[in-house]
Amino acid sequence: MNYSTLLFLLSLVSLSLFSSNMSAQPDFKPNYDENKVPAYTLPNPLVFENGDAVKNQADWQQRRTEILQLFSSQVYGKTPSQSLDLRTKTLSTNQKVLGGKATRKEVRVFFTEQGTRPYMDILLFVPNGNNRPAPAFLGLNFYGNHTIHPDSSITLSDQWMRANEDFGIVDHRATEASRGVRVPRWPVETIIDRGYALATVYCGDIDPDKNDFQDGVHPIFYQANQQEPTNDEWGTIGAWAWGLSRALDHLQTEDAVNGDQIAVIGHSRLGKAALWAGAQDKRFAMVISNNSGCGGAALSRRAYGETVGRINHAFPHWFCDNFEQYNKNESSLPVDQHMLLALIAPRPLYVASAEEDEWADPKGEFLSAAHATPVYELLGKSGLPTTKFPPVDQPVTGTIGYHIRSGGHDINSYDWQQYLNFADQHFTTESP
Ligand code: GTR
Repeated sequence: MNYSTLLFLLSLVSLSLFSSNMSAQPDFKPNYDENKVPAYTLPNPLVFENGDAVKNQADWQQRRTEILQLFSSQVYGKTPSQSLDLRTKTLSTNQKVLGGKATRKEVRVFFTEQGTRPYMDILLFVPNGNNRPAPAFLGLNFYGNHTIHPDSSITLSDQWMRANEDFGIVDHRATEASRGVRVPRWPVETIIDRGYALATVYCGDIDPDKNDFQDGVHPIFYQANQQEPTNDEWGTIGAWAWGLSRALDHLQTEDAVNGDQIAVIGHSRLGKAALWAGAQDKRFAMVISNNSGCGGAALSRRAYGETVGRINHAFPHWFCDNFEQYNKNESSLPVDQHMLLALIAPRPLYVASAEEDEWADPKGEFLSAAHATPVYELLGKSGLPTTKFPPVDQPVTGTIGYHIRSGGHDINSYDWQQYLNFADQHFTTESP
């Protein structure tokens, strides 16, 4: 081979390397065309991996364990089983807030030693004068507890947060200007007036929302010299879900709260965390997913709006690394999100979408609830009482509730009204 032939061959090799590299560049353009949704077959929650049918409730408990393990190893990553000795400190109590209608409390939960990070602050409002311990809603918030209510005595978070100057978050820290910026998402007074308690925690207290596994709770569980979770260990959503269970541990010690009637709720990424928390922890008596979308309530196989590939690319820290195998390859997932919802059965579950929130695939969220229904039925519950996509602003409720609200990606008073109605329905008639 002469020199110029060699050069020519080398240039071909480098050209092909270059082009294969080009084709390896992520291309996660979202699809919003229903006609382009790929044909798909969902895995059946009522058939074991070995092909055997789930015939009764005892079989379901085994299948449930199998599905939980699949979500743990392939999607969210495994949650550590080691339990921690949590220490709590009451930061403040005011028995007369909201014109005397409620008691407000802040409790700091230390995950390791008293006085050191990481810790999370639970902000709790409980109605005064209930003649029984109050059922409660528990949800994470995006920008600190002080953003959900304007009261200036709520502790201003000093934890890292995503930058948002419009919300008074400057250089990743909350400023006084951020007090109350999320009030529209948290109708505290309405919740109290309806007889419910409300507890919230800033998600970044558990794990800041960035691709960094040196902060938050992950390092507590590392083996010697471990720097980050292994391929099948938990990501940030897994940590948030774990934190919700730790908040529940505490709420179950509050006399004024009914620990058997706690609904876990979350919007968007925090809705994904609420679902995963509710799936793993049966103590959550109700689960509410608001616009949780991809990796939440929406079916991954529809690949409509946000896809598995896109979410793993944009938020590499949310799921476990194994989940990346399913980028543009959803059909090989051993589970789909209807099975996450099925893990919540027979407990009441509410899934909500918003009409303009195509990114979260409203139809995929609805279908997921519909396909979880056979598991509810096996357990003697109604599941979602329809297979027809309901019109906008017309909730359908059985043991699973669903609505598609007019408007965009958000959680607003309309959504909360439905959750309060749903809780009234189930907490008075179905709980101990
Ligand atoms: C988006 C993300 C969604 C959803 C949303 C949110 O950027 O793609 O999956 O989690 O953020 O949390 O508001």
